[in-house]
Amino acid sequence: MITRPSPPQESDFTSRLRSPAVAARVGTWLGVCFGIAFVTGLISHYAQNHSQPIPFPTSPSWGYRLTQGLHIVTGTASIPLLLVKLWTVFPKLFARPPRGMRKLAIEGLERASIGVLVAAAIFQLASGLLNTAQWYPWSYSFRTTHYAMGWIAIGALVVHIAVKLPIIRGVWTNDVDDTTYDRPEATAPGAVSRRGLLRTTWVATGVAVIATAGSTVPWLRSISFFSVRDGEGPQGVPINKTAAAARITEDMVGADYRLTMVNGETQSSLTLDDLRAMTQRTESLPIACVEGWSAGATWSGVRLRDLLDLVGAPPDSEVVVTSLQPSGPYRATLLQGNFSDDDRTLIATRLNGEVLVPDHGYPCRLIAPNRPGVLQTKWVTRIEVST
Ligand SMILES: Nc1nc2c(c(=O)[nH]1)N[C@H]1C(S)=C(S)[C@@H](COP(=O)(O)O)O[C@H]1N2
Ligand SMILES: [Mo]
Repeated sequence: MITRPSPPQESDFTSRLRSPAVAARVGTWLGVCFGIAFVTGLISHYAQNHSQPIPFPTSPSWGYRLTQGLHIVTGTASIPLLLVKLWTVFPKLFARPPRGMRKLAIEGLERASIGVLVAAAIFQLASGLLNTAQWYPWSYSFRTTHYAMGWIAIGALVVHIAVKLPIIRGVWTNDVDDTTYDRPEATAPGAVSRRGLLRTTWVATGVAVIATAGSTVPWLRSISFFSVRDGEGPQGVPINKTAAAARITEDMVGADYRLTMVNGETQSSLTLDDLRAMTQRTESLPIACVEGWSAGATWSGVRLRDLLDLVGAPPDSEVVVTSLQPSGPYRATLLQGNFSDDDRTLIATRLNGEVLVPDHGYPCRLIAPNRPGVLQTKWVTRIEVST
């Protein structure tokens, strides 16, 4: 005789740990993390938009470093929280559909919204995690997709919170061992107490936070053994893309190198020595990579505005800064007028007191305040007024 394994039923899950008392507590913190990740994600997306009806501010210079650091930290913290949350509510997946068309329709809708939420949440955390590891095993644009999915996740989350609000409220006003909202069959003691499970969850989340925060918070670095960047790199700053990877050759940065400013018909070309002969400025500005690491540094070079003055660029000019790099999505960047006019925006030739090493952008690179690292173009050769 053949016995077919039957799928599990909701009543097969008897652990007292799989309770709304646990799920709502973990879920609340998960909701907080998703909320912060969503808002900081919008900020990061906007900062990279070409069209900015409201200009992204240049101050405080550490603003993007903070918001993107929060984005990565809350995203990482969400991973253990989501795993515990899904584990506690897992039996619901096998719940029998209710009887009656009306109930069936309502529950069907709610389940569909949870399906969307879970799928979007897993997608966001997985794609974000791979992105921080600089692994792009997909062919679509990370930013566009992560952004679109962010809206889907937050929309489904709002619906989910609205539906569950009475339970969430009830859970938080009761003791964690209260059984008011438990499924009737969830009566077997678990391997640990509910308090123990929650404590373990908070600790796991804390470890995840510390492990990633090290790539932005210097004093955490030594204990951040999981973080992708350890904050090490030549001249005290990690390297995102090396000169070799960007296919920058020695010829390109040799005696023939020129930095060319263009404003319509007006052009001005400088050698590296010309650049060094101009008034030099020094600014403390962070590099804050979208992938989560950041580092403060001291940069010296020529104010971008002084270079624009050479070709008579009017105030508030939008400017395209182009790299020697032959190809790749980050070889050029658009600077909005408030960035090109800001006194702290430099075409830097020195980093932390030394001539830039090739990997940090020798002969010169853009560094501007409160700007995603991805827009701080290295190996700059052309600066062109576009409006
Ligand atoms: N030309 C060019 N500039 C670039 C990049 C690039 O790929 N090509 N990467 C950017 C990214 S993603 C970051 S985070 C910063 C990092 O600068 P660093 O490598 O000097 O730390 O450089 C930016 N400038
Ligand atoms: Mo970056």
